[in-house]
Amino acid sequence: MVGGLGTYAENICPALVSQGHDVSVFTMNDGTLKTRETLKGIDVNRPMLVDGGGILPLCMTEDLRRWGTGIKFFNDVLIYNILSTTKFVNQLIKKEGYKFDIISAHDWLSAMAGIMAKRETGLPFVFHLHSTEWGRALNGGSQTVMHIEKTSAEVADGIITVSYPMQEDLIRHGFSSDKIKVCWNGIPVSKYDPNKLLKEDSAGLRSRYGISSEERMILFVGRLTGVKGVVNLVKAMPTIISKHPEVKLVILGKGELERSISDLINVLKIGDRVKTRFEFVPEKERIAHYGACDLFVAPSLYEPFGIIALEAMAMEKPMVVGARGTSGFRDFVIPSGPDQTGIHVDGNNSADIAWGINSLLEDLGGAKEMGKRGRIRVEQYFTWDKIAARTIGIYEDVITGG
Ligand code: NHF
Repeated sequence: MVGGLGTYAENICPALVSQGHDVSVFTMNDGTLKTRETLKGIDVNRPMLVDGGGILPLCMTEDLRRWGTGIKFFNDVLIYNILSTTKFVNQLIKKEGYKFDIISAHDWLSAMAGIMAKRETGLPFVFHLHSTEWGRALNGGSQTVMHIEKTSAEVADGIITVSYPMQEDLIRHGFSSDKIKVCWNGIPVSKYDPNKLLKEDSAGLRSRYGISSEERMILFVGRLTGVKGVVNLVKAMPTIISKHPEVKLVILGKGELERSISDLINVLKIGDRVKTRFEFVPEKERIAHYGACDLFVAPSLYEPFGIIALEAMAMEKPMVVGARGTSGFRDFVIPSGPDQTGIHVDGNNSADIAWGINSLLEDLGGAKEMGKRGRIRVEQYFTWDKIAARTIGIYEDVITGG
């Protein structure tokens, strides 16, 4: 599990199974996992990879050469796609007699398997786009990966993406608008339930970070990478602290920016107000963090959907979210009016982030109400059962050509 895509897979598969469907999953093997097992009624396949590191450079383009040591990852993805398709076609279908109705592949990571599996079997193929290369790299990125994304979208019979801003962005980049359907992500609402949280756990967590009950805890959870806007959040802190000295920010997550964040905190001399924990904590502990905080902030510069914010919203937290550019937050964080659940800011602009956080801190009663409305919204639209049912509806349309 390294992020939203894993959370999606972990939740959608059981939801599909509970609605009476059979699901076979192909996923990567880190070398320690079983190559096949049944988990929660799901047929899980993890072909064991071989190291093709020495082979790939022989036939590589300039673009891939620029990946440097990252080429090991590209190599693993390629081999995983080939092995998965081989096992799917030769073992599951030809040998074991499985009869599939549809193939789905998710992001460029499994797009090549989707293309090959469709060509081999003639089955309908839906390509799910949870993010794009140009978005993740903020308009840079690898030509090879973009080519894989585009080709997969062309070969696919249907495309599902995770938010309306993503749909617009794909169309803007020349993806066929008739093929694209939006299906949001969901939340296991009974697990993310503020009423199930023990007060001692929240209090314990706050005291771990040295946050008293009079102080306000702001929480950031996520990968510590450029697009998540976390550096701009740290830069916003002096302005926030000058108006609200009772504030402490907790940054929870891992990533390549750990060092820069620590350095910035030192330079700004705000170490007593910003607590970092560079870990990927288990889900139970993440839920306790949501429960313990007063407000949640996700100032992303690019966010196709943003499951993490939905998790915090299910835990009744008011939100400050980056909503400029391609941001799925716009689909579920309501920024004004009687249904307001949070505030939209420009994640590129520290002053705007500070403004958003300060506005919530100035009216904590109002912010609490936003949190409550957020939970209601999650229950109404974002349960995995609803998301699975919509996914199946789209798959059925693709199968019947409707
Ligand atoms: O929530 C699952 C996740 C999204 O915004 C997230 C992302 C990758 O960037 O759909 O996929």
